[in-house]
Amino acid sequence: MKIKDNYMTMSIKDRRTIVVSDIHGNIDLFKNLLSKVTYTEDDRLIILGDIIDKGPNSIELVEFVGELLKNEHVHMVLGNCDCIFDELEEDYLYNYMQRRHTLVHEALDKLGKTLDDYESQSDMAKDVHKHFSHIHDIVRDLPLMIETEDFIFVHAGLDHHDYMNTSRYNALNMPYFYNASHDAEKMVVVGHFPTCNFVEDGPMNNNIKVNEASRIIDIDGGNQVKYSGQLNALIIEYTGDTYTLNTLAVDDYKRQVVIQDFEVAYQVPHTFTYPHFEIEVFDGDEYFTQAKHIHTGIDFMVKTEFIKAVEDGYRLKDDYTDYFMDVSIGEEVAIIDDSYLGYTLIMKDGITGWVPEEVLEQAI
Ligand SMILES: [Mn+2]
Repeated sequence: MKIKDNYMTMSIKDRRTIVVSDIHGNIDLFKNLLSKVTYTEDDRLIILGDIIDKGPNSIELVEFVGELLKNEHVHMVLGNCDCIFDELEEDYLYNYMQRRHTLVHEALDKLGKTLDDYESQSDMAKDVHKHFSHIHDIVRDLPLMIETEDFIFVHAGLDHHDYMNTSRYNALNMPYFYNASHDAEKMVVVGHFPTCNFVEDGPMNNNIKVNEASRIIDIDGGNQVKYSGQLNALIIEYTGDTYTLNTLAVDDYKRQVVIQDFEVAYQVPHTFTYPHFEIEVFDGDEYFTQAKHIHTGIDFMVKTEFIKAVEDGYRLKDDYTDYFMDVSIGEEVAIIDDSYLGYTLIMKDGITGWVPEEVLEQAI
């Protein structure tokens, strides 16, 4: 199966178009986003795949999207995680289920069962198919791609040449497409790989990234995947034949108020993201340690708790930024992680960075 075997074309010039990707079972955040963009039935809504798995409420989200899809202006393309019903008998399923919360966990919960209640994986698969075929039906026949006057919407990516011949597998799974290229003379809008992975330098962020030169827009805010992930919306509006793009993001982190100004006079912030986690480690204390990022050769200070000792050296335990955020009294910021010694990881305007814990209201 290739893209040319299962795609749709449409005009999107007649009304506002809202594009959302990778909701991953986070129905509350999706509803919050719809309300924040003041979504109505007169808008066009394009869901760019991956409504299932990782987040808490995949089944409810699929049901909700199923209701939305009854409106002729609502469309969804297939994402790799939406194929879980085709994977119930695969060897890797139980292994995947140990690493991620999945629709199968939810299905078994609803049936009051655990994997141990089944003689075989095949029995489990049959039971899930039997009781959740109405959920499967909603994601069963989704197109791989939607093509409009100026845009192509696809979950993961297109082949470098002859995009209509892109395989189903690549359309759903292609990694790092934002760094790749394509031969479609249109803007290609994708999700699948969080935009945070493409921050090469500067502060960590999960905002929508637009590459005009390669005609690629990545909108995956890393919701349910990255520790400072968010759910992004791309909003496309036409005046005649000219479109404008706007973005909006929501997250569900708790807020705290800043009670003390904090400002760093000079810094060159770095961000190191998946998969380049190897570091060399030098002097340090319980707060920060001097380190070198192997892949880029950059020297930086790492929060000591972020260092993970492995067999052959040291690694960052996750994506890392060494950015210290300027904040002012009275500002409200999102708290990403307040479990570190002396410093808190916060987010402001989609940017993630550190502040000393005493600048926040609940500091002790
Ligand atoms: Mn995906």
